[in-house]
Amino acid sequence: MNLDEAFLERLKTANSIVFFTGAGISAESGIPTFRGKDGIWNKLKPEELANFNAFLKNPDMVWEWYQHRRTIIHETGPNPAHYAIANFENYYDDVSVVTQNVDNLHGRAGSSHIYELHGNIERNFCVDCKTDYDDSKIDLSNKQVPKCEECGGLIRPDVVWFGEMLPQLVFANAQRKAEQSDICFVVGTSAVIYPAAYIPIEAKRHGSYLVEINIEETEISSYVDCSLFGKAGEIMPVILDQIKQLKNY
Ligand code: BJW
Ligand code: ZN
Repeated sequence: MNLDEAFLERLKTANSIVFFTGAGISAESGIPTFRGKDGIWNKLKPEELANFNAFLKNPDMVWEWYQHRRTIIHETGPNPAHYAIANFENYYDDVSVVTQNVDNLHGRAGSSHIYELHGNIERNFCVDCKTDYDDSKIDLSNKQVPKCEECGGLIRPDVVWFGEMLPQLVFANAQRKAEQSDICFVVGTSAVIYPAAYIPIEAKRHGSYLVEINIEETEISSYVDCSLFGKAGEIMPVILDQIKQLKNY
């Protein structure tokens, strides 16, 4: 793979790197994406599952969908793309991962600075009294939504559904990192969900060099400085090798 000169120059001189990641980075770990030809939402409509009213109307159905995804996530692990990103910390002072994913695979791969914009499937809380229930307290074999031990309320995953606010401090800090970045990699996301999709836009507006890694064109392809089309698990390790050569390690 030939990387263009401007990108190589940035890789040489950059201090601060941001990765903005989406479901596509975990596809090679066997976790289905939301949209696109293999997306789960070709079969299941997002509005029926990823919003609070849907949960109140049919809690067991929504819970079962999350249990299904939890099981896949438990049984798999990070892939070469997650590991390559974690490895960037050996070559740059300031590396941040801003992810829309709830699967914690960046954490399991060893990345240190992760901003989870849409929450984390390993955490849950009671919709009434807000008591936290982490994954260790959730029985994966139970398809029915569990009830709170304190008040009997429904327990929901600690993720951000449509119409809900993103965690404000996490988003503000992620935005600051994007604005300060020298390179922003946009990896495996369709970049259609807002406000998350403002992250790369803000990065570029503040002078960051935008590099997209995706198997196909997306909403942001015409806006980025460089598009690398292919699987994240194949492309990210190649970029890391280039960095090793550039830095003579
Ligand atoms: C590969 C690959 C391989 C495959 N290698 N690549 C403008 C401003 C602000 C808000 C809005 C706005 N316009 C509309 C809104 C509202 C709404 C929104 O964005 N709607 C859109 C339909 C337009 N946004 C919201 O509701 C947000 N909240 C909000 O705005 O609050 C403010 C507010 C509150 C109250 C009142 C009024 C305003 C919240 C959005 C929450 C999204 N939540 C979900 C579910 C999370 C929990 C869960 O996981 O179950 O987040 S939806 C889903 O989409 C999930 C994802 O994080 C998110 C993004 O998807 P992603 O990651 O991009 O996945 P895909 O499948 O779309 O793409 C995969 C890509 O990978 C593809 O491109 C493939 O090609 C690629 N790929 N294999 C590399 N191997
Ligand atoms: Zn409760």
